[in-house]
Amino acid sequence: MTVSITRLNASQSDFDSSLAKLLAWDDSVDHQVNESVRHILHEVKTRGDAAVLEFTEKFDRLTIASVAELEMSHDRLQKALKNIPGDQRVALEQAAERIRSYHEHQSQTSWQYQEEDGTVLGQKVTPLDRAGLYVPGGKAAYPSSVLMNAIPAKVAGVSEVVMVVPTPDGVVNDMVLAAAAIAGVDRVFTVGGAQAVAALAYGTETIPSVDKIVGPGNIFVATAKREVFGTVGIDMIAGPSEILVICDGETDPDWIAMDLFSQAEHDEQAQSILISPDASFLDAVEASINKLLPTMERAEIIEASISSRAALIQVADLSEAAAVSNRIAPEHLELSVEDPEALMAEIRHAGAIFMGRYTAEALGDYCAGPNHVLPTSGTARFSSPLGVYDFQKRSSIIGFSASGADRMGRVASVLARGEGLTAHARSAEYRVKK
Ligand code: HSO
Ligand code: ZN
Repeated sequence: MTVSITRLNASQSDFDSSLAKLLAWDDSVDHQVNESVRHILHEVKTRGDAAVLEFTEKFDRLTIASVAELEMSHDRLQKALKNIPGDQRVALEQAAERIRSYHEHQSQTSWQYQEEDGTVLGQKVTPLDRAGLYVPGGKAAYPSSVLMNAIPAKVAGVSEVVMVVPTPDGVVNDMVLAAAAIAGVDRVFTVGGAQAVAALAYGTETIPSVDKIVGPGNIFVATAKREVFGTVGIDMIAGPSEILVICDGETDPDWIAMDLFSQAEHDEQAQSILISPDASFLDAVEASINKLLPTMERAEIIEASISSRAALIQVADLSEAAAVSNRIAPEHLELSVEDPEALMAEIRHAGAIFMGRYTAEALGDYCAGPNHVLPTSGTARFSSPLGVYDFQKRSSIIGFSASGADRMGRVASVLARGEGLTAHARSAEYRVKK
């Protein structure tokens, strides 16, 4: 059995429309999901803990007497750290250390400057008071994502990180709890779905409301995050994972096939694209894909993803590869070429850029240090990886001296009278020298 993979050539006259078709994915709004999410949000907002308990019983089949029972104590988190295999603990700690030190480089500082007349202008950076971290349950429960979301929040100076994670039938993932302990998550509640998002947004008797909710989730969670945006901040609504590899044809085709699989195995809608000027290399990678696919544990997901959304694209040269990649604005971009620095100079839109043949994207997912929460579906055109700056905000600082108030008061007065706002004008004029 061979997988059929879309083959494109940038020189074809219909390349633009073929590329557009390749990039389209089904993100249609489901009205039934919207309805039920709105209901859940309303119930939790108006009835708090009681509604959280009801929905947790209904969706996760957990019958408990109070939401307090859903909180994992610090002892429980420490127990999880002891329960997991030693190599997992060491790997989580090593990853956490690297993620922390990378994100420390992102720290923003407050600044001020003084004008000649003594007027002071500046910007003050403050962390959010509380951040909420949604962690999906079941198969998609990624301990690495706990680190990637919680550590930047802590580096930013957020005082309280509150994590929610569904535990269907009461099954708790110890590696997720261990990651929470290592990342310094302050409180953990085993609540999931739209009810967890609602609890974080509005607060209940037991679960504190937060200022921003981050983290991936299923369609119910994504819809709930969209709905509560405005009451709280949110990070982004992530689409399926993507990888784009640009290769000069000199890397082992098995390496490239496996790099493509690494994102394809996330989900049937994940997208893996290889661009190369070397047509015989595209053939070689296609052969590797077919050779390696039967050896994969998640072969079914990978096959669905590769056959519906992957592509092998032939270009004239590496510059054209960069141009096509910029149009796609991929979440992950591997530059598997001899001189990645030179090619990087031509890259304008990508969530994360992986330099050279030895840099497997998978390392970025776990332990390189940079964040693995990245803009998907072309949004790298205008947005950035999750970072410390997502957990901080800025206040403007304005301090006029008497002479500054005199000088600028005259300007404000003219503009205010132009807008017909005389209270504004007179407020400024009081401080203008007679
Ligand atoms: N590649 C995913 C993150 C992840 N990979 C978590 C493995 N675990 C984000 O696109
Ligand atoms: Zn991944």
